[in-house]
Amino acid sequence: LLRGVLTARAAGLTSAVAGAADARVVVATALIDDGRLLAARRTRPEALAGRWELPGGSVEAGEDEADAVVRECKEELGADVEPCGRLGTDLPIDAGLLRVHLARLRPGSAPPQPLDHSALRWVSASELDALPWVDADRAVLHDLRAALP
Ligand code: 9L3
Ligand code: MG
Repeated sequence: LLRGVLTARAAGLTSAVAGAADARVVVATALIDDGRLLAARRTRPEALAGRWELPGGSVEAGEDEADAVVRECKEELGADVEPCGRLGTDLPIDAGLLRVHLARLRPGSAPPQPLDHSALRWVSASELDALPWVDADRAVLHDLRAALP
C-alpha cells in the first residue's frame, strides 16, 4: 500500500513539475447510458490488441480535455457525447498520463459504433471485472463501479 501511495504521489509531483505543456495527456471516456458503461476492444498496438478500454486518445496541443473527449468519441464511435466531470485520479501510462472523464450521450446522438475498435460492449457493474481490460483502465474499475447503479 505504501509503495502505491508513494508511486501515486511521485506521479502527481512529476505532472505538477512538468506542467500541462510537457506531460502528454490521454483522455479516456467513461460513457454511461441506461446504467451501463461502454467498453471498447482495442486493435492496436499489438500488445494491447484484444484488450478492452474506455475509448479516447491524446489531447491535442491547445485543446481542452473535455473537447478532446467529444472529438475522440466522434472519431472513434460516431457518437455525440457530453462530458460531465472527471473520474478517479491521473493514471501513469507509457504514453504519459491517462485521465478518465465521465460522459453521457447527447439526445439524438447516433448509437456508438466500432469505427476504430474491433468490438463495443455495454457492461453493467457486475460485468466489469470479467473483461480483459488494458492495465491502466483496470485501475479505475473501483471508481467506475461506484458510478454505475
Ligand atoms: N490508452 C490507455 N487506455 C485508454 C486509452 C484511450 C488510451 N483508455 C493508451 C494506449 C496508447 C495511448 O494511451 O498507448 C494513446 O491512446 P490511443 O490514441 O492509441 O487510443
Ligand atoms: Mg483511441
